[in-house]
Amino acid sequence: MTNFRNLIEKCGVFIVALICLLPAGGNARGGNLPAGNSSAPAVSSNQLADAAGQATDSILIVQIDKDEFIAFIWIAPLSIWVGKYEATNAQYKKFNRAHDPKKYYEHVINLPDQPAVLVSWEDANNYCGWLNRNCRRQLPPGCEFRLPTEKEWIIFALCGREKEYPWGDQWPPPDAFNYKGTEGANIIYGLFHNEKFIRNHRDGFIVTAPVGKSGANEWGLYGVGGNAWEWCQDWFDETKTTRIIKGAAWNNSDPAILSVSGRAAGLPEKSNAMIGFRVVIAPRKK
Ligand SMILES: [Ca+2]
Repeated sequence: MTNFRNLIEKCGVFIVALICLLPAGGNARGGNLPAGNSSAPAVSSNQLADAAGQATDSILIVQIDKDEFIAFIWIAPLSIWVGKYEATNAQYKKFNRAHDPKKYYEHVINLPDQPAVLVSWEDANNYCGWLNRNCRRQLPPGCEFRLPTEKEWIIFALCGREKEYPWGDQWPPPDAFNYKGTEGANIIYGLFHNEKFIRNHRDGFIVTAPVGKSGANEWGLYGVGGNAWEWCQDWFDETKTTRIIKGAAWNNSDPAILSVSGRAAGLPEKSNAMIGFRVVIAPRKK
């Protein structure tokens, strides 16, 4: 697995996004993928049945500064609160005032309501730690802010029913979900020049969309599919080299990557313009 790390290190941040996308279940397209534990944890039929119809629309608002709030939705099947949106640049900037992703080539990605990208797993985890210190009085008793596990992510992506993609089973994705659609067909995306785009899909956003503009699911969570990849708590590989990311991003068009089981790996200290995160509030581990 040391070679895996060396490979990723040599490839650099942007190449990581290109080659380290590791769909689960061995149905990778594009092949030549590094070895690793590529099986997503199974979610049983019983868990799905338990989940069906039990989510509520209860919302918890956490104030992180005088002018900045995070909205969480109570997800009853998980008994946790899940961020209604991906964490934004404005929110993350309250923790790290130097945060400024600027542009991806000529495309702006640093607007306050765009998802916080160019944030490593370590940065995202530290942000959760900062929330735990800064906003602890607003937490429900015995709870903490943290990143979701992959299993939690899958459950709040499926919303209590079996489906291939975060929006359902049909292809292409609805235009409400931000992936690489025809809006990017003639755009030079730097390294993504000549890459595929999704035909018959036009979400209107060449890079990241404001978090409230990328597809809501049945439980009212936005951007679970698309916009930015989301860091999960879990290690991707048994040697604890990389962390799992879920949900795909604005530059993705491959159905296997966009599926709920699609997953990828990122070195925890690295960041790029495609990976963001979502915070959950869950019972503190004993
Ligand atoms: Ca798009």
